[in-house]
Amino acid sequence: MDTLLQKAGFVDIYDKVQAGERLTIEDGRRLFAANDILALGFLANALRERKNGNKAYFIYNQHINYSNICTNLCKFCAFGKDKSSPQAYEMSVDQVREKVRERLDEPITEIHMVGGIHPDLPFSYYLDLLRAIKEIRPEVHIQAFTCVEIHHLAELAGKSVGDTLEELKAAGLGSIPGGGAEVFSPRIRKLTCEKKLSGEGWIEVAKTAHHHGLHTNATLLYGHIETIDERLEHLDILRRTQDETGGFLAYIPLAFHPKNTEMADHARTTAMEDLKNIAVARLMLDNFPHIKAYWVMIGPKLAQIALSFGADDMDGTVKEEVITHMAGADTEQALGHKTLIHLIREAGREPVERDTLYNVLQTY
Ligand code: V47
Repeated sequence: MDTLLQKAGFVDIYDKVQAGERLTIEDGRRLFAANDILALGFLANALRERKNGNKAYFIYNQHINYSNICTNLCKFCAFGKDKSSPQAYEMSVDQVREKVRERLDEPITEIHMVGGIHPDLPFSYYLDLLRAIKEIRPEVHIQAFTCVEIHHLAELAGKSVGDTLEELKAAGLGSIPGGGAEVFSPRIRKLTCEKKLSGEGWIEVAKTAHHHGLHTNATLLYGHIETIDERLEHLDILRRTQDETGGFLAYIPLAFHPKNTEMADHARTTAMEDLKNIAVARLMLDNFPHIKAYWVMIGPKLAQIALSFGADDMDGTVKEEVITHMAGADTEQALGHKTLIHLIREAGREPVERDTLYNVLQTY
């Protein structure tokens, strides 16, 4: 171990990790610059095991994307479509009901539901969606609407974000997924998603949700035009927000998929880049309980390896992923829970089925 860390020049960082000391942005730069992926993994794994032992979590979940109609039309996104596009769709509340009914025989504990920023669906539609799901599956946890959508819903409702969240909660909202964060840097937002809610706006919504007792996740969309410093600044903002509220559950680095986007000339991220983003996140986000290796984006095999590079969660069965697949993902659109358990076991970890809030449902 000593030689590994000495060769990589990481002894001081290891000492900090062992002492529970916070890493600096400069430490983060050194970690991202490292090509010794084993040394980086060793550091991240030390913290991962301190926080989560040998457990690797997964969830039985279903994704529902109620509409892809979006007024933001971000350059990195292949999912969002203008209302006039032949590929645009929106589900009626009855169609969403049908989606939920189709899987009633499966032990799904979470429904993950996001869509675009729709120009004219009323606030009542979103409340009806939540109520309809709860009517059919009262026990399910609904993790829905990114911070960007919540901000839009507050505008539709003509209410504060806090009051809007209270209404959504009363209708069945359980927590908020981590999408829409992209890269907080104003430079990146201007170049890739100018119309989208700002990074500050995203953080404000997340903080408000935390103050209203709703947990949220956080993401970073990496592997396009962002610099290492912009990634680290993003992580630092999340870390400081978590210090304040403690409301984030998990961080999920999202690997950019260029196909069918306006940024299609970019290469796909490599395994090296994917593992680095997981490992550095684990080390920098010392106050985040969980780091997810989202198998949809990086593939089940790399997600399995990521369980030794800082990640402690593989997300879930997913069932019908659309957003990444529109952008050229070649992974499955769903994985069986048996496959997830097998991947986790073969990684030498203990498979733990969790609910959205990381309560243990079953260990294998
Ligand atoms: O908000 C859009 C990103 C997000 C692309 O909270 C893209 O547990 C890659 O946030 N290539 C949606 N990414 C997915 C998401 C998510 C997924 C799984 C779990 C959780 C969670 C959150 O996907 C969007 C956007 O940031 N995205 N286009 C693309 N071409």
